[in-house]
Amino acid sequence: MISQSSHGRKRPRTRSFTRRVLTAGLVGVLSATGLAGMSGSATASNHTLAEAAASKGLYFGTAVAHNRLSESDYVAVLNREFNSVTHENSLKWESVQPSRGNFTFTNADRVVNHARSQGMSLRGHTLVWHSQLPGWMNNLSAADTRTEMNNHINRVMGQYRGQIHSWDVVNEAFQDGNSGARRSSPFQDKIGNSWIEESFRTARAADGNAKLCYNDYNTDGINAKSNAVYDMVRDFKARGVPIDCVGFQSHFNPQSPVPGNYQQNLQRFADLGVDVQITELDIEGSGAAQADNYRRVIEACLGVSRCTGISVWGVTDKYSWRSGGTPLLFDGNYNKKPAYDAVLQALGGSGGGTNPPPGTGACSVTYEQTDRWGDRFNGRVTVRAGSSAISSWRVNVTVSNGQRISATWNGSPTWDSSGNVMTMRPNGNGNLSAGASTSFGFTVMANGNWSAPSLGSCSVN
Ligand code: G2I
Repeated sequence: MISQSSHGRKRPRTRSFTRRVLTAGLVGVLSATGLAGMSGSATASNHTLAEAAASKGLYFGTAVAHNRLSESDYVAVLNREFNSVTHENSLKWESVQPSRGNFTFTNADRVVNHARSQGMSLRGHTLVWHSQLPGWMNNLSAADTRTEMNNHINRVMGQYRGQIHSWDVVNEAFQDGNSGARRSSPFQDKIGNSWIEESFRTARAADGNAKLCYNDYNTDGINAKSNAVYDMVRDFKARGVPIDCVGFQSHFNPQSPVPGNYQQNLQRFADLGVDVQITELDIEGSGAAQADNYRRVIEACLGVSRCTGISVWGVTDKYSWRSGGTPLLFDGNYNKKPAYDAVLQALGGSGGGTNPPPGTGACSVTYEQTDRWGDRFNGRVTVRAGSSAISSWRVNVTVSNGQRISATWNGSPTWDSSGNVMTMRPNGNGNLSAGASTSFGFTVMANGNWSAPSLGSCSVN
């Protein structure tokens, strides 16, 4: 039973839906490790973030950018370590309704479909937010702003009804600083204070099973801004306005460190009768100091029985919104950082400390599409040596039936009899020092089939 933690803490759940979602997530994790089908009494392994978190009754998620899903290393780490996903940008208003009344879910669907195919649960980010709004929202009358706000909630939640366990219904509605006031936005300025509760009421009607969250940053400790949110949540609970959870983004850096009263703050919200979730965790820094801060965050969540899950804001430092601050758990080469080991350990997991590159072995490969024309596309495969130097490598690239590789560069290809499988070897000796990489490229004639080629694992001769 993963709705109760391994150390016997009751995790109150107001809706059975959460348990189903988490169970589905765990099944996904177990299938990936070959443990699916074992009896309920079997001990799940706890060698990944998702497994260790699940053993404590938590999900462990990450923000995902739809355009990274074609990179094999990214996907390998995502699938191995996480069992919940948040769209980094592709579910935001400007992405799904760029012009009035025209909804487009192509990019959002890529993330949803990937998550579902892996048995991962989904957080919905976000419905009503002042930022990343399309320009047309700025020029509406008060009445139209209100109509569009409700329409957007209905349409987007309706699209994914039953597939998203928690929605950030309203994001970042309060000002920074000491005022405790609400931030200026088309919603606040035109509709007035009632827009937040109206959003939550609309959301409840749109998907009665999703948990409805208010999400914000700089509300992680006890301060004027979190006090203002606290007062709003208390008021909502007192008046029966539907709200189920509060998200604490938890973007930390030296200027905004993990607050000393972080757990106390989570607890006071939980005591209002809402779940709390850590929704966008990242902590700038490196080494032991960063690891220590991550451990404090995990321990705070574990210390609050209504803290139901943790999501970090990205898989790898290289794609972080503040990559210069290297705030995540995997470095730009997908190596586990000390912060990873600290998180795994805090979750009671084991197996940190080793850093096999994704795919393990002496070398690893990633694929990117680099160009596309009306009839063909170019792909690039990057080959990277693992923790030791290598003197040669080979990798299979398989295209779909109907596709044909018409040109290659920076490598020496051979082909199988079907013509679909190309084995690429280096031009020359293929020497790569530890961690170094090289790339080769090729053109695929699509013949109407635009699927990405599949990569075999990288091997050394
Ligand atoms: O700013 C960090 C997060 C704070 N909380 C709400 C989150 O939704 C927010 O996420 C970030 C994304 O990580 C960034 O990727 O939101 C930013 C926008 O406010 C995102 O940045 C935008 C850039 O501003 C755009 O120029 C860019 O086109 O990302 C877009 C897509 O890469």
